[in-house]
Amino acid sequence: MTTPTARRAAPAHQPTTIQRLRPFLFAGVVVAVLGAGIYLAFGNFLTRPAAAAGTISVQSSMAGFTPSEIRVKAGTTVTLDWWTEDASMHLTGGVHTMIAPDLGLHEELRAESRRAVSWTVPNKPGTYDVWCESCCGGKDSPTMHGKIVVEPAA
Ligand SMILES: [Cu+2]
Repeated sequence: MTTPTARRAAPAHQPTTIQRLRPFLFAGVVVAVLGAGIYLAFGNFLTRPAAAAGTISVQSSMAGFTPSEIRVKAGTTVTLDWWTEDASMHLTGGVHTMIAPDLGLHEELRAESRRAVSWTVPNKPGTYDVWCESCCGGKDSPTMHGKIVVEPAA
């Protein structure tokens, strides 16, 4: 049994606060889901590195190094802006590597990451092989190789 006072307190035809906010809550969820989808689909492009002046952008992927040839000057310190979009499950140990023993390079790059490698180029002009040993056959795979051309200091 209800009293007339109780019926006036919550009339059936008046929407509650939650009912009034429901369309906005729904819109918020839609925006959040769409935003997450767009980020997942295009986030790589938004964050794809634009190499700063004096740095060399190098991508590691299943196709090898991009670019496959890096030119540097002997005796200078360069920054490699090294990045990959590859997922961990495709990489032995979850990393790509960049190995050029003659040039003092032996670096690792975690899956789906980017790092700056500061590297002082030895004063040894020439053309050197650089490879990744952690995926797709490693050093034995012709794909996983690049060239580093050390030009004589000017
Ligand atoms: Cu690799």
